[in-house]
Amino acid sequence: MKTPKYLIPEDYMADPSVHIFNGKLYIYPSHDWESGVPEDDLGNHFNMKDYHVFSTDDIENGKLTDHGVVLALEDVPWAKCHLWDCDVAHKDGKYYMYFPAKDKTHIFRFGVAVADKPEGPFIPQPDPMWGSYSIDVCVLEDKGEYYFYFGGIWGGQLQRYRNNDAVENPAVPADNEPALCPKVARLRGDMLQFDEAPKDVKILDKDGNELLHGDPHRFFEASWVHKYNGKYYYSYSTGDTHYICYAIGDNPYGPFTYQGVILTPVVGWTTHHCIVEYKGKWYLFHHDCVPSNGKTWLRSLKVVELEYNEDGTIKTIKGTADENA
Ligand code: FUB
Repeated sequence: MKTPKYLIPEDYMADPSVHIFNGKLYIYPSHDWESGVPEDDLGNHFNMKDYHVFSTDDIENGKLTDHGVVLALEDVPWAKCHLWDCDVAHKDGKYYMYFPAKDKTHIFRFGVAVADKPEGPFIPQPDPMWGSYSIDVCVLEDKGEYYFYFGGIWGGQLQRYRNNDAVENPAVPADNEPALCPKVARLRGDMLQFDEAPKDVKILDKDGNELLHGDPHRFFEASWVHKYNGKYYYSYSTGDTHYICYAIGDNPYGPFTYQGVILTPVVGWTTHHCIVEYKGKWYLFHHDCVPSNGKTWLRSLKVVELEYNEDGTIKTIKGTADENA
């Protein structure tokens, strides 16, 4: 499957998180819609209000099943708006959906909703996770533990925190200072709370120095972690420079050493992805705005095969805004 394929032509879906449960492939996207909120630098136009789940057992040729709305904003007591990128983890017969939303004071928090089946419906907990902040969750299951990665700058509010505390005068670093780091925290046994204070996920260059904020390949949002040949691949969006990049580490906490670009820019401001193996092939799920003629808040889900080089590095895929694509 070397040519990218749109997955859900009948609706706008973005920010894919994909997992294999019971041999089937499940997609947990954000659900874009035309809400009329004007475009701004804080992403207020991404005014999403519910989540659908999709599944298939043939990602290359099959039709996806849409399981309908599995969680809606109105069912989350503490949430006001902006249901952004979610992820789902499975433990002991239960499925846990983690999602960010702005609370009544417009601060992003994470909620958890629980289901008996991977396709939901997901029943939300009454309160947000203690000590949670910012956006864009990815949960990695590894050796019986679950690791919760998160964070996103600008509209994702990560710059409002240092050492997990809110700061008085939020700002991103200067270009010659280390970039803000995504965060990771192990989940508690009941999957409902962090089991530890979130730690920085360090992304280092080949000399062991942290990437600087002015580096076009530094972290912005959209964490994803997968394992390949015993190594941990941490991938992310660079936001305002529009790449999906990755770094490799030896354990879930990192540090991760920067490797390169997975996906060059797509049509639309945001780029967001996940990487999953299914039936012996690796896939990059992502989104772009070609079907909506570039409306950046109306994104469409895509999939394309992802290939590794012999040394474990990933072959760069050209996005739809890459003039050589
Ligand atoms: O969908 C809203 C936001 O746009 C996501 O949280 C970001 O990753 C970006 O894709």
